[in-house]
This record gives sequence, C-alpha cells and structure tokens, in this order.
Amino acid sequence: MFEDMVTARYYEERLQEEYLEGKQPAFDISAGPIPGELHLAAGQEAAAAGVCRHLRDDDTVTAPHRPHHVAIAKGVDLERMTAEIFGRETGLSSGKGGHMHLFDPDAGFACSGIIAQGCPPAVGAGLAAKKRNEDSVAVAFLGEGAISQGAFLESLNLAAVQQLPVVFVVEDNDWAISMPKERVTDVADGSQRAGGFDMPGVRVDYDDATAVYDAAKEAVGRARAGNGPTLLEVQVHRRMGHFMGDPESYRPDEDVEAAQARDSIERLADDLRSEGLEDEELEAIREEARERVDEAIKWAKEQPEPDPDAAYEDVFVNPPSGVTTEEPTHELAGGDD
Ligand SMILES: Cc1ncc(C[n+]2csc(CCOP(=O)(O)OP(=O)(O)O)c2C)c(N)n1
Ligand SMILES: [Mg+2]
Repeated sequence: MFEDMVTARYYEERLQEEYLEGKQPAFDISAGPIPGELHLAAGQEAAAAGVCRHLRDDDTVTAPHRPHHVAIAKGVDLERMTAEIFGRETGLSSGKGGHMHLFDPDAGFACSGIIAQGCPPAVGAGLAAKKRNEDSVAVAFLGEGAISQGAFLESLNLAAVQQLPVVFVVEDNDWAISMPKERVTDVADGSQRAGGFDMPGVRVDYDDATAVYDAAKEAVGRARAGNGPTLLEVQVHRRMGHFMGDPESYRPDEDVEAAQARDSIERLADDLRSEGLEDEELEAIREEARERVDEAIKWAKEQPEPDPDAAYEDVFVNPPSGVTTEEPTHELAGGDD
C-alpha cells in the first residue's frame, strides 16, 4: 500500500510540473504537453491502495475523473497510461482519451469523466462474473458528489437484488468542485445509502490506509464468496483544487489547512515504523517509486504524436457530420449505410 501511495503522489507531482509547462501566464488550458483538464487525487491515495490490495488481475475496477491513484493501485500499465495523458499514439486509447478516459483491459480498469458513470459497467462486470460462475469481483469508485446520481442508485439496486459481486467505494473529500457536501445531501455518512437497498454499508472515518484495508477485506471477501455487494465510504482529503488551475476562492483556508495536515501517506509511514520498518526502508520504496515514475514520463514524452487522420478511426460516425465543409475524403467506417 505504501508503494502504491507514494507512487501515485510522486506521479501527480511530476504531472503537475509537466502540465503547467506553457500554460502561463493566462492559463491557456489547451497549451503545453498535457492539454485539457487535469484532476489530481493527492490526499486520496489511502482509499485506492487499501481497496485494490485485495484485488486480482481478473477483477474489474471503474473510477471517475480523478483516476490516477486508483489506476496505479489496480496495476494499470504506467507507461501507456502516461502516454495517454500526454496524448501520444501508444497511449492506452491511442492518445484520444486523455487523463479521464484511461482504459486498460489487461488490468481490468476503466474510468470516465461522467460522474457515477463507472457504476453501471461495474455492475455489468459483476453480473458477467456471476453468470460465468467465476469468483472475480468488480469495484466502482466514485466521489461523494455522485451519491445522489441515478446511475449510482440504480446500480446499488441491481447489485443488491441480484446479489452481485460488486463493491461501491465512495471517496468522500467533502467537495464536488466548489459545492460542499452538506449543501447537496442531508446524509453526512454516504454509506447510509446502503440501508435503502438492504446491503451492508461501512464508513471509514479517516483516510487511514490500514482501516480501509480491513474494511475492504471484508467487502471484497463477501463479494468473492457470492454474498453480494457492499457500499464502502472513505473519508479522504483533497489536498489540491478540483482541477489544476482552480483558484479555490470558494474554499475556507481552514479547510485547506485541515486537508494539508492530514497526510495519509505520513500516517501509514508512522504505522509502518511502529511495526518495525526503518526510515531507510521507507526511503528505498520512495526512491524506487520516483525512478519508476520518471522512467514512465520520459518514455511517454518520447512517444510519437498520433497521425491527425487517426481522428477518423474508432468513431461511430465518420467523419462526424458538420465537422467538415469540404467533401469527405474518408470512407464511411461502417460500410454503405
Ligand atoms: C453527470 C455529470 N454531471 C456533472 C459533471 C461535472 N462534474 C465534473 S466533476 C464534478 C464534481 C464531482 O464531485 P465528486 O463526485 O465528489 O468527485 P471529486 O471531484 O470530489 O473527486 C462535476 C459535477 C460530470 N462530469 N458528469
Ligand atoms: Mg468529492
């Protein structure tokens, strides 16, 4: 867990540097080597690390728009994920998806920029496992801002009524962009949503990786044994803005300070020291993570940019109507119709 967490944190620190290149002074979001939005998960690593430790390669994980810590904990190919974020041809989705649309079938991982969108596919993966008599499980990560979404609530219902091997993991960072949790739901503990679907609901109050590990062990074990879904909520802290460039003018200073003060990585490091690990051992893990990340970023930046013509491949309509005023020069992908 420590390795996953320090890898994710350093990865995002490096992405931040790369992301800011060329975007100043007016913050041109389309400039630089990583164009578009970038949502960082620094402060949320404990949820991903504690849950994904219990997962196998044939288990499925879906994540939302803040996906890096989950992808790393699930074992997504770091090189190809980074190439995707940099929009390169060898990226997981040929550079067309970007950081919110990472898809790695080998690692059983997908994420989406649409809130709660990962829940139905996770239920689908759970249903497939059940029908095939396999003991793989599916885990859907989502933010607390998504717990009133229809896609989430309908997914809870279907998973419960069919007793599917699914674990829903809500990362409660108290904010949905600039919207504080208490303004959108009267339920302070999102795991209470489970009660309406007659499934177990558990909340881990602190972003404590070992507590998440223990809670997830039971939830994943229940799913794998064929005893149905669980809703797990984990309190985490958003150390950064909603996205890079967010001035956070809506956020009280005390809230930022509280998030900075509670570092789940330091907390786990303390736990490990109390279990007898030496500082040098922890530093060696950090060093290895830094090397791995630096290599992945170096590799990704050396990768070719996609051929512009590839924009017309892997799309439903080719070329999309209204995009060009000239005669289309590409064949329709789907044949005559
Ligand atoms: C269906 C849908 N509605 C709105 C948005 C715009 N949006 C992007 S992130 C976000 C807030 C999400 O908050 P939360 O689920 O708590 O996740 P967090 O950003 O805190 O990790 C919203 C409303 C979206 N992407 N999808
Ligand atoms: Mg949130």
